[in-house]
Formats: sequence, C-alpha cells, structure tokens
Amino acid sequence: MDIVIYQLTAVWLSFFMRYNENITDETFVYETTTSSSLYKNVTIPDPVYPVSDPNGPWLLDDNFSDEFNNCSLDSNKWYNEVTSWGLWTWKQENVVTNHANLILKMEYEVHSRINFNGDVLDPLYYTSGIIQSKEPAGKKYGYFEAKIKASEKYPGVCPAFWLYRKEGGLANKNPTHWTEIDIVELTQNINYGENAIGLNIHAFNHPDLSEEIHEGFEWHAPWKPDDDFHVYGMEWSEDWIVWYVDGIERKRRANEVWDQELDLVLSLGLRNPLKNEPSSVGFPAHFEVDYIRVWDKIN
Ligand SMILES: [Ca+2]
Repeated sequence: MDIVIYQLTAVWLSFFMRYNENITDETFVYETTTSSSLYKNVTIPDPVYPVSDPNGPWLLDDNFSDEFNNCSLDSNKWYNEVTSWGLWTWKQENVVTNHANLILKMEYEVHSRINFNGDVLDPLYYTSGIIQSKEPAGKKYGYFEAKIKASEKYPGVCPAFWLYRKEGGLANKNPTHWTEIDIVELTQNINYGENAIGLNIHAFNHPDLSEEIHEGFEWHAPWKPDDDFHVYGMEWSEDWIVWYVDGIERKRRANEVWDQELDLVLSLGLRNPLKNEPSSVGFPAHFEVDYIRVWDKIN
C-alpha cells in the first residue's frame, strides 16, 4: 500500500512541477539558494530503493520519508520547535523549504535563553534550524538515507543527519534508554579538515550497558561536502550498523545495544572555533537537504 501511495505522490509531484514551470524561480528560491539547484532533483526513481542497493527490494516508510518538494514543511511528519540545548538556540524561522530542498539556516543573533535544566545562558550568539520526526513510536531498524549539500561555512557549523532518543526528554537525569546513531556529521572537527565525514555512534544509557559508548570515525572524502549533493545512508539491523556514502560502505560495527526506537533529526549545530570564539563572519550559514528516505527490510 505504501508503494502505491508513493507512486501516486510521485506522479502528482511530476505534474505539479511541470505546471509550475512558468512561475519564476525567484517566487520559490530561498534567498541564498542558487536557481540552478531548483527542480534538479525531482525525478524520483520508481520504485525507489537505497543508492547502495538499487535492486532492492525495500519497503519505503512514508511516515519518515520526505522529498521536501513542497512549499512548506510537512507538519504531520516534522517538528521544528525542538527544545534547545548547547550554545545555540533552535528557531522555527531557520527552517525553510523551496519546492526542491529543505534548508536549515544558522544566524548570528545575540540573545539569551534559560536552558532545559534551568540555567540562564547569556549571552548566546547563534540561532539555528532543526527538524525532528513526529511519529511518537520512533523508528527501529531499517535503511536511512538523505541527500545533502553541506554548508559553505567552514569551520564552525555542523550539518547533521542523525537518530536519537533520550527516554523522558532532555531534562530526565535518569533515563533507562538513551542512544544515538549519527548517520553523518559534516565538517564538525577543525582538526580533521573540511572533507572529513563523521560517522559516529553513542550509547549513554541502556540496561545492558556497563559504561557509555562514544565512538567516532572520520572518512575522508575526495571532495568537499559543500561542493554538491551527496547521499549519506545507514543500514541498521539487529546485528549490524553499516554506514554508506554515495552508496559505498564506509564503516560497519556490531550492534550491541542500539535497540531503542529513535527519532530522526536533521540539524545545523555549532562547532569550534565558534563555540569558544564567536564571530559574525560568514553568517547566515545554511545547508540543503534534497530528501530523506527510510525503508524497512523485506525478507
Ligand atoms: Ca527534494
């Protein structure tokens, strides 16, 4: 049923985009997006499978998949009012769509905030954009893929596609389950260089865990991730977690404790040197996401 609905959606989108070709690009293009990127990714293969496994079969999960080809964020699927943490503040206005891509923006904007644990943070220098999946059950296992063009701002910001859930919310001091899988974190570490692709994983709390797991891995791409769109994927099964970039496996590890239903997140986070040395140079910064696609394995 999901495949049929998706096929119908793709047909409708194709018609809609042709119908709107006479509308000027400026009507829809976000101010910092070049017109050349508009409409270039609207051809959706049928059926659509992961880039790493084009012959499938996989079953697309429409609850977590989005082509971001509409004029606004699908509020049935995504939150963009996420509780803030860290040295920046999530703000709805920093989440934009342009009929082709989702755009998350970071602004230099001096402000203050009371943190989720009651601390007053003053001053803070940046606001940014995030979306998080709304499906209350979250997602456990499957194949997760996003097509992303990283931010032109380097170093200092981190475009990321990741999964996490802290049971009971951020302020819960004693969660039973709190795990995270980072499908990709881009340009986040000034020491590793601009082409370092972070494929990381964390486990903070789990009944089977004797100590926390924080494992980082940097794959160095032969290109800069802000030059063009690239496809970042991750297959998560009961036994393995496997990371892909442009359809090629780049890392795998055994799955020890990642069995919690998790929320999908796209975010633009702050990194050094800007955490320690705030600066307005190069802002606003932004990154673009052509799509998120999520599948279940068909055995
Ligand atoms: Ca798109």
